[in-house]
Amino acid sequence: MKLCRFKNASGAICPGLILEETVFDLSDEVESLTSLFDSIDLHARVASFAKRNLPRNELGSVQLLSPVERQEVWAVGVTYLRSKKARMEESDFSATAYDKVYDAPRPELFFKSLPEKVVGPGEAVGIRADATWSVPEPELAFVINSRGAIAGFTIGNDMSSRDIEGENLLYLPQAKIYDGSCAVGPFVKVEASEADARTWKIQLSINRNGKSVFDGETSVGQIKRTFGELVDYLFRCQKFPHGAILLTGTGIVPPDGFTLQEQDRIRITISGIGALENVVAKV
Ligand code: DO4
Ligand code: MG
Repeated sequence: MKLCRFKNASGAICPGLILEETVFDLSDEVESLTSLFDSIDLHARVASFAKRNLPRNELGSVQLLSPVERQEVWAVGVTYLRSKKARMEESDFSATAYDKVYDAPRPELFFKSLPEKVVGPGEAVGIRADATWSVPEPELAFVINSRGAIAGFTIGNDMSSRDIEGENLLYLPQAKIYDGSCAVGPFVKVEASEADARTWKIQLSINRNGKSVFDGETSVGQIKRTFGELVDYLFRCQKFPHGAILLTGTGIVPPDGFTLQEQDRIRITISGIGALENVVAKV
């Protein structure tokens, strides 16, 4: 089953449960998606909603939004061998940092976005006007509740400026955090285990003027670290009263000559979850 947030016909923002092509409106059942993620009996509650006669809409008739409410968004880096290789190639003097972090017990964790800056499905993701090499990073994202438990899985795009990161690793926040640099959503898959998620395929396709300019694929199973390890490090010495979203790293890297352009359309698909689509704008 999947959860979402959507705008109804009157413009109200509602939490929703998706069953096949129907969105059930959970506005009268839960205060917010975040409070639902915090429930001890999340799966039983979701299953009970599915049996009730709740107000409903056709999936195609509603505007889906990002499921991020008040959660900070964080990201892990260099969790796939492909990412480690690409970073080592793009940077001259920082290469060993990537090599070391791939094998170190402590993962690379970085802050990615305030919740209010997250871009939803169909909205514009950004490429920096002062960058020359911009790429999307399609990533499985954990929806983690305030107790540090993974409540569900969604799709994240960790938009990045590779030339800025490659010039100097200390520029990482500028390469990673700017307007439109983080897209998340629209679906949150609940009731899936780590073993289930590790069978999922991640696909990235980029379209320019109606033509495909890049297609790539990887598998969640290639993430080097366990999910528990990633969450454990994020929650070390830090509380998240509203929970957190954690993007889990990229395993798809377009070739070195490729950079995004304005109006490119990015589609990220994760087989167990669905698709996240955005158009590119310069910021
Ligand atoms: O080390 C820099 C960022 C890496 C990253 O975002 C990724 O591997 O997905
Ligand atoms: Mg990334």
